[in-house]
Amino acid sequence: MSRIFSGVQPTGNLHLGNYLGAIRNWVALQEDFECIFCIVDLHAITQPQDPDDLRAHTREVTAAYIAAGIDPEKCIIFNQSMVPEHSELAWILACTTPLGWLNRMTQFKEKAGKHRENAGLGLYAYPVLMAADILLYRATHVPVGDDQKQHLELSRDIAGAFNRQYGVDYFPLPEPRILGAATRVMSLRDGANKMSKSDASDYSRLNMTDDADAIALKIRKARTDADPLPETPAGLEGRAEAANLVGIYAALAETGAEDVCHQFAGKMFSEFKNELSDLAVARLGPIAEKIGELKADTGHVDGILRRGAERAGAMAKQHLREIQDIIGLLRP
Ligand code: AQP
Repeated sequence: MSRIFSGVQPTGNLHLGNYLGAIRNWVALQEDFECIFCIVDLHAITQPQDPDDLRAHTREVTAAYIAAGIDPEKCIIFNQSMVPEHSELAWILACTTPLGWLNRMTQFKEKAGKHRENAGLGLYAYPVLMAADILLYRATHVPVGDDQKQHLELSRDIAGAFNRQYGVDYFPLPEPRILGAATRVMSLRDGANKMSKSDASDYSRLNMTDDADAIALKIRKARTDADPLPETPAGLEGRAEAANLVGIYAALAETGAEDVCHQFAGKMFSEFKNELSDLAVARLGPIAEKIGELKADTGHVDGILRRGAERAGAMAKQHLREIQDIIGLLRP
């Protein structure tokens, strides 16, 4: 049986990249796969978080999953820290992961920046916890945005290393599912950087909770160039910001960049941006409204997380017992 696992960190405002690169694709997968969708709060604390914000963001990400169309009856939705087996398996896997593999991870280098020596061990070990999240459920497929590809390859390597070390075929090697037309949505202010929750400028991203005015303003201010839209995507070469807006339009309209270029060829970006705003408002508006309703009912959201944690916890406990037996750890 194919099993999907994926997650989002409750580190701030969910944005269009999280939606198009991850959450929207999950909605389709729930029809054909057993799906586990996590709010990875233990990953969030690899960077300092305000406790009240962390609680609020955890509920907001849960609300966003449901508002986007993930059905908590069909899928398991829970927050990572409610199932302590994630941390236990992370330790076990850390013991079979060579340091050299972690030293290659580009996200650590980007996030630690110039102050590597002061970065936390958790930030460095983040990919091992991610491997534990996936392998704890013996997941076979992991839908993520392009930025998580390297971490997922490491999860496969860690699964293989464990299987080899203990002479078993216990963990499936999880396969990435990098889906959709917008696997890497870039910042609205700088086409060289991905759209990110932690970008200091709110103008760099469209948040899933932005209202129509905010969406229109941010798209109007989005950086572009002085040339009109080209006839084909080849004309977007070397025009990162223009290519990003065309890609966003294509993804929201569920079409390709070719179609978008064909439709707007020769038009100026000022005109295209109006169309893009209308489309973004039409797609994101109903989701934002639903997120607002769900956020106002924390009891309902917390109930979904509790039930999800019970279901995830039952599977996690059984797998961890099997893993302990493979390793030779005595258990009660
Ligand atoms: N810009 C993006 N384009 C496409 N997909 C993206 N994802 C994130 N940014 C983009 C995908 O969203 C899922 C959840 O990501 P995450 O919250 O776990 O962490 P992240 O990738 O580090 O996202 P952010 O927004 O950049 O968070 P911060 O700023 O807190 O680090 C993943 O599937 C990711 O690929």
